[in-house]
Amino acid sequence: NYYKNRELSIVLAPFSGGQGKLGVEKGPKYMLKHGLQTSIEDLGWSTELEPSMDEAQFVGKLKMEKDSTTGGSSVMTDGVKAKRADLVGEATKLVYNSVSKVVQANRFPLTLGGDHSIAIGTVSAVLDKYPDAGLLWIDAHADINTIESTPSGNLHGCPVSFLMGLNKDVPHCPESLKWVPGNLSPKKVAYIGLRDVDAGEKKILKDLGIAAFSMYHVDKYGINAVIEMAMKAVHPETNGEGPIMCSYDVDGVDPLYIPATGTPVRGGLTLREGLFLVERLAESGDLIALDVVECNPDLAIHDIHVSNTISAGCAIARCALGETLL
Ligand code: HAR
Ligand code: MN
Ligand code: MN
Ligand code: MN
Repeated sequence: NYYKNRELSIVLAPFSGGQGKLGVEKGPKYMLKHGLQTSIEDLGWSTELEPSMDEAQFVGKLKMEKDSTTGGSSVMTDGVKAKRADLVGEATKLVYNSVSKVVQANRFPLTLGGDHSIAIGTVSAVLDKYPDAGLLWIDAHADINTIESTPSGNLHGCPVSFLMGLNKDVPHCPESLKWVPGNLSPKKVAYIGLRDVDAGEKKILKDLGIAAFSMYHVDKYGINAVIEMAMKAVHPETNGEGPIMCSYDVDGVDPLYIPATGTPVRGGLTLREGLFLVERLAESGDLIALDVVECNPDLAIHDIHVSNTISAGCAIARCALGETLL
């Protein structure tokens, strides 16, 4: 059991530059206001807050880029397709520094996003400490576009390609992201919840033989069998046992339950399926780190959508930390 000392740091990653919709940087603040820290302490964890970056500073930079018609990296010149790569590089490095500090002190990093680009920082830091860790990516999307294949230029659709080093030989790889080690093995990743995967991403998944369980597989086999298969996929020699990090994009869950998110896709996991996944990880005792990303309270069209989204995001974190284990 990797977290028997039950010491945890809540890493705040209020960054929205990996996509175009402001508001996702408010996720951490809303989840804390919902009482997340106390409820985790009630589960027997000692907790600390670990702010990784200055939220206002990044929002200011983003607004400056939006107002500017000439400067800034959002202007795609000379074939560079990635938007705001300078900001994403800077923010993810800050997240990397914070999560590194946490894992090196043998604490459990619970990172609250922010958009999913922040996982470039979290996963890189976790892999430094646990090189054989498996990565479970819960998401409607595969987030494995390269800077060549990205249809949108939004880097929250690309973190896995950076983690695997797939942009290293690409001529326009942004300088700002060259710090990323990029040593994640495709054999160590499994997806659950996919239902909106770009053609270029499908080719990458296939070519690299990555374990990908879509909603089709969840319906066909059931969520329990799918998580067992995913755990075995990332730790084949030990029948599914070994350290696992979970990067949880809340849009993996159906927008009926989690509506306030930037790119909702219908036909997703039920809330119970979404919670079962992390309950199973808690039960395994092998969970070493968790991200909860893409809660955007500003995208709710009604107040109830804010509380549904934030309470579900908090429930994901609590269930991963053992709340529902008896
Ligand atoms: N695949 C699309 C792109 O690359 C959209 C993916 C981004 N949306 C997310 N990521 N929320 O999980 O632009
Ligand atoms: Mn060029
Ligand atoms: Mn997603
Ligand atoms: Mn995602």
